[in-house]
Amino acid sequence: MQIDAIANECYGNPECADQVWISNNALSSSTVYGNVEWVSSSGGSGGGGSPPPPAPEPEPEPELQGCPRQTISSGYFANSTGWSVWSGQYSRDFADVNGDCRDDLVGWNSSTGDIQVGLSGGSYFGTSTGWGLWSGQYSRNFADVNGDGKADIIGRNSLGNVQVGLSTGSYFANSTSWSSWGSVYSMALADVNGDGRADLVGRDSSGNVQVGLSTGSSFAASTSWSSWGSVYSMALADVNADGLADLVGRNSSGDVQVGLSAATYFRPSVGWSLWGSAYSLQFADGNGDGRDDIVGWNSSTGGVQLGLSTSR
Ligand SMILES: [Ca+2]
Ligand SMILES: [Ca+2]
Ligand SMILES: [Ca+2]
Ligand SMILES: [Ca+2]
Repeated sequence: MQIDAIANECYGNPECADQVWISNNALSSSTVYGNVEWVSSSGGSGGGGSPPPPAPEPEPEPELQGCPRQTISSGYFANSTGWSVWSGQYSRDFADVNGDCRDDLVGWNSSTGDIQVGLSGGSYFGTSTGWGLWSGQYSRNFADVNGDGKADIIGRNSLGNVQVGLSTGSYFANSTSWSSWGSVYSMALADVNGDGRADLVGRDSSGNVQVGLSTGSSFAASTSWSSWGSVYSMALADVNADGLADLVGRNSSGDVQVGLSAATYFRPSVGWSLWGSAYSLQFADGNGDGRDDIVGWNSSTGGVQLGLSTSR
């Protein structure tokens, strides 16, 4: 019955409050469901009497998380082309500071503290503009800590105070204190619990891995998530594309270990690869499927090798 559809649509919907649905047929009973008074009818087979079952929760539309992905099954890095001229006075970092899914070129001048950004135009970096000042007392990391899609600037001073300058899309706002992260722990930023906000992750000399989750306006007090022995390097990358950044590292014999994030802790590490020590390793999504891969560079040959993540 059409009336069922209307009532189902209105079930629990405050916009339908106080409405009564009446069919053309004789009334037999009425029941209040949420905000809707359901008046059943004798229409349809079997006559009236029973109100419809509560409408099931609608299936949530699959949300497009982050930037669009495309998978390239095989490939290579094309020959390099000129994208910009960049003064040697400025450092070079890459982060999407204006939220258009293209990483931009971000530089910092150590003598003036001036931050310059060259926005990516897709095939070039645009003329740089000033985005603010950043004190040399603070380190510089770039990550989206408030989940608006725009990478922010984060730094820690020698006392452990962590400052954040949120990106407005055209400059970094004045920085504010988000945490005290001591100097006992290393400091990295990655979204380990999948809420879209990058969190603080660090390890002390005995291998204890601590996480301070971002609340969107501060980093919560840190808690222990794992033990990651110091014989392994430690980096954060989402190798299985579930939106949770994982621990990855290598020891001196080339054994690559992965500790997958379970959103509240890192699972025990397992071997994922062997990668000779002639290569330095970084982690980045080389084929666009959302899984971070190993990008290795051999300093004696100049060769760049990609080890694609095959995780399902
Ligand atoms: Ca961008
Ligand atoms: Ca942001
Ligand atoms: Ca997070
Ligand atoms: Ca993951």
